[in-house]
Amino acid sequence: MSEPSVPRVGIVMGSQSDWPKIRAVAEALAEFGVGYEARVMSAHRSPGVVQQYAATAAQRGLKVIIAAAGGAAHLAGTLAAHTVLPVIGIPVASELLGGLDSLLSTVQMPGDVPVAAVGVGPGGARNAGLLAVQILALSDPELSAKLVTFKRQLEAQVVARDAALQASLQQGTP
Ligand code: RP5
Repeated sequence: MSEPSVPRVGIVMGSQSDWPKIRAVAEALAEFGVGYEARVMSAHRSPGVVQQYAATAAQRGLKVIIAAAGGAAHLAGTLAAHTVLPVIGIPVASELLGGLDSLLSTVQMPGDVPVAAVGVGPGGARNAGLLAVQILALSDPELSAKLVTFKRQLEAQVVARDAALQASLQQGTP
């Protein structure tokens, strides 16, 4: 497996204001020891920077790009237009329309330019990180083994919670 200090995933956000809402991406990547870089750039406010970033991402060693934006969220699609790397889009909840605008802007890409969109909210951000780990794991057996362990732990947690619920129900305390 690569050094965690070597970025394999690029996290890109449309504004610094997105960072608190998508921090779970970085946390998921760190959990699996995957190196990442995080940048602020905007499809509308700094389009030249976005184009340059996407066009050079693969040659710099990135394997996956995760893009988060809200409102008229064109960042993931614009990045996808300029790279052959897989792009995962995170629709960030907007104040005015609650994220439906972001979701539709991210997910409704034209044919030939895919963006893998995750859900709005903290679960979506975490899933973006985990999906990136799964993509990397296709060519990284150590990462793949970590994912298997992760899935087993998830199941064990739910089984334990179910057992606790059954025990409390049997004692007559719903
Ligand atoms: C989008 O506009 C950003 O991704 C952010 O979600 C939203 C608001 O940006 P700021 O006005 O807070 O910079 O481009």
